[in-house]
Amino acid sequence: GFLLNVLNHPTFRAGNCNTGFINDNPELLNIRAVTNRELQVLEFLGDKYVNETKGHRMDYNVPVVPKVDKSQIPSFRGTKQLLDEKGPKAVADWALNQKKLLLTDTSFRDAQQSLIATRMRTKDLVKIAPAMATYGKDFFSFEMWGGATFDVAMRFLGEDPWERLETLREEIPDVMFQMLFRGANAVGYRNYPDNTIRKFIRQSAKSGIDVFRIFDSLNWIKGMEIAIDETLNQGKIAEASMCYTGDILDESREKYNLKYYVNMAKELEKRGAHIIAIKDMSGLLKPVAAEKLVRALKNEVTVPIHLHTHDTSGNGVATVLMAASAGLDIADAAFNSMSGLTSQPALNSIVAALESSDRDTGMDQRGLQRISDYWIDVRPVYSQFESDLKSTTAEIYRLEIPGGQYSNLKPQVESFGIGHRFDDVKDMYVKVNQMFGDIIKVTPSSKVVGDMAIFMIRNDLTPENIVEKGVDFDFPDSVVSYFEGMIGQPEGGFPEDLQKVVLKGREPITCRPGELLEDDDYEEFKRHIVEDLGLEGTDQQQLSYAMYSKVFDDYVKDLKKKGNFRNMGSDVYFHGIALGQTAEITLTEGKTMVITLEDVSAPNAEGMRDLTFTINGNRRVISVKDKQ
Ligand code: 3PY
Ligand code: ZN
Repeated sequence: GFLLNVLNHPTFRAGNCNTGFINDNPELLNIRAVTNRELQVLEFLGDKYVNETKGHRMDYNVPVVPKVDKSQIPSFRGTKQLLDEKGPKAVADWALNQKKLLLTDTSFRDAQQSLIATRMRTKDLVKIAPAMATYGKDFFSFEMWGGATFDVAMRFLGEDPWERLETLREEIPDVMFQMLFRGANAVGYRNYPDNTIRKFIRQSAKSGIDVFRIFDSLNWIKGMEIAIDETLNQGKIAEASMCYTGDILDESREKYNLKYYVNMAKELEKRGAHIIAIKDMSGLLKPVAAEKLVRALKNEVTVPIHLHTHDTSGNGVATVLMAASAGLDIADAAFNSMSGLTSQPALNSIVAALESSDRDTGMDQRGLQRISDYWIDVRPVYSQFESDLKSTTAEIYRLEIPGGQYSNLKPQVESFGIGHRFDDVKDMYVKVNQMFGDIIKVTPSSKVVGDMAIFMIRNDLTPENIVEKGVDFDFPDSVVSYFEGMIGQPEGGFPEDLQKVVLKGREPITCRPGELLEDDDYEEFKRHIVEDLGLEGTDQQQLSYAMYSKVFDDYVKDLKKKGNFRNMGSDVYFHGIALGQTAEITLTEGKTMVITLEDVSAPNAEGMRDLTFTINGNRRVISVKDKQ
């Protein structure tokens, strides 16, 4: 788009200008140059209107932010101070000595990752942060970073994930921050070199992460070694995870039985884990199984047990409560308005259920309710990212699909034009898992199974004909990489015939991929960032580039070209403004733009529409290409 003034207006240029024209278009004589920033905002709003919302826009309630006067609250010391002053072992011992059930809220990370495709903007997190710091002061930790948030911040929100972490750290000084770390895959989908894993953990610790929940997508402990070691080096809490799959109650399934998990927990403890997490990413841990598993672990290991589950089946709260009665130390949950379905079980309900019991959390229920109320008003702004899942499903026990993948699978299947075969894809997911030898399915191994299932449906392949017909096909990249051993070694090994068909003569590796990958060259990353992108080249920028080089480059270039809208309210950021609507937009503190969209013209022969705005009392017209 460009700015119209009297000299470049088509009517004037066509020589049709008379005084009447000027009288009818007084804004064209308004020649105070709009600032580049103002122009960026108008172009953002113009493009949003013309090419996204097309003028359709709902009204959104302004979320009520619970007022907290920090000075009125007696100063307190939370888990963060305990860790900083006494170290990770002291935190673990403290947790073991609590009678109450300790809680981690996941609203900032897994809940929003599972419910609204990770699109929650920092602005909306920061607004509720003071209430979290006060009403939430008794939490064990807040899971607020890692998983998919790193990628999505840059890719879809134009945000710097590091800035989110550091901003929230300032707002919430007393409760530990927790992140989800995918072992050798860090916050990505492939194995990274060891120096990158170490550098990432070092910087995350420096920027504010206290608890590193580390997992391997195949429960391959070797894949977690470097991450655990570096977390220990940093004096932070290494929470090593066992990803839960199958059903320990079903005696016909011998691979992932109680003994398997107890052995794994013992091994993780031996390697220095301060806490053991049961990471039930698909919500498969049934209430009775949770009781059995937690009881066994409490007998066999000496470190605290932290349970993470998803409510896909609707049994999530029951699972947490039964685990609590078996002696669970810490549970994940999400504020009620951010809970349920593929998200975590309902936090406020758990707190209420335990009141007056021997696991009473002692938390401020009124205060927690106000935080939940806040999310009620925030969620509608993100409704376009919600899945169309309306109810819980017991089918998840058969499908074994992780929360985030389950809510995302339908759109993914539709994007291949086979939406009508969604049920077949789900069934194939189960078959592929068996074909692969029954593996742990969580990012990125879950993506391998999902990609393979879609691939088989699209190409009329079946478990019966895959070895024979597969020779004629190139398999999806993720599947090839899996069978090469590049995301680790599955329990029980790879099915050899299938591996041969997929690899077509290439040799798989059996060692840790990090042993083969060359170290990332941070001198070169820095050079690129400074010289090609014109930034400082900080350690944080180097790591963002190391994780997602193309995403980072695009994010930086877009920011330069289109502007930084991080401080724009989310209703305007996602939905723009409607014709006749006025919005107050403050991108830099103290500089509020009052903007009204006055008029939108029909497209001209070139498909350009003129949008007339007033911005702080001045009329401005911009032309926007209607891409339709
Ligand atoms: C992630 O890796 O992002 C997950 O949430 C896995 O459960
Ligand atoms: Zn999860």
